Amino acid sequence: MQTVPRIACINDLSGFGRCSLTIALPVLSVMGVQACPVPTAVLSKHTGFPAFSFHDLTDTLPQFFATWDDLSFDMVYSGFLGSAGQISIVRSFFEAQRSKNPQCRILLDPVMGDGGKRYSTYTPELCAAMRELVAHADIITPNITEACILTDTPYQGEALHRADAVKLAEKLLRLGCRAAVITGIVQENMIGNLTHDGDHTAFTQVHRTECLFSGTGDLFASVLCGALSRGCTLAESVEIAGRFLSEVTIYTMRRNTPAQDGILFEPLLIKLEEYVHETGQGK
Ligand code: PXL
Repeated sequence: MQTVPRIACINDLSGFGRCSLTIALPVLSVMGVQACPVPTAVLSKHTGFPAFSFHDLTDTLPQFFATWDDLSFDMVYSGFLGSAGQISIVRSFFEAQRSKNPQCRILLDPVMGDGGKRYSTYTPELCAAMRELVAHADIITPNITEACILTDTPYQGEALHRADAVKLAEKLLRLGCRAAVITGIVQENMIGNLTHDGDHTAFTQVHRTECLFSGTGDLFASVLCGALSRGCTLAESVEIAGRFLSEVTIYTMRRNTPAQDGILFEPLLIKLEEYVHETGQGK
């Protein structure tokens, strides 16, 4: 019998520089969730470093998923993909899981870039294909760069008025997802996330710090995923993820961690269980 929520985590494995699976697996485990990895690529370091090895695993995925035919997941969480060819494979897995479990929720972090730039392995073809995957997701968590790429909106920096962020979120929903959380919206000395599900819009903010560490988007999406699977609402999950991100960023700065090494979340992981409990969802 399945006793804890089970999540398929489709993401890359990067040996150094905290991101993707090296964030998702510990976060979900500490939140009491069984996290099952589907590696899309193996890198020696994330793509923000000047040199890294990159091994695309597209060819392994069809057989990987075929042997998961007997498994059913409570959520599918998809992040960094290795090639445009992975889009249709991942889409078929989404469909297969939905047909096995109509309650299965799909969280798509449309990882493509940051600061107005595409990550080096993200070709225009892969970005265009990502737009197609959005139509099959329940919730997406783009940063502003990714929201602009998905909606063909010119990128004008991280500072966005609430009304413009709402327009961007409405465009994202027109691509077919049910809810969008746009992350990293800067307003003066605050940074926030806009959640839009077609009926409701919410904007949550925390004080901004100047330093941006790699892996912050992955940490946000992973905590959001864990909280959702534990029964928190989308609004509660966004609040927990935003609060945790803010604490971890301040902690990472205090420890003088180099930005590329990634956000220093390990010593604070233990707090996540407490946050879920506060919403009344802890067991
Ligand atoms: O944090 C997003 C991400 C995920 N995976 C890899 C990356 C990045 C961002 O640079 O390089 C491999």
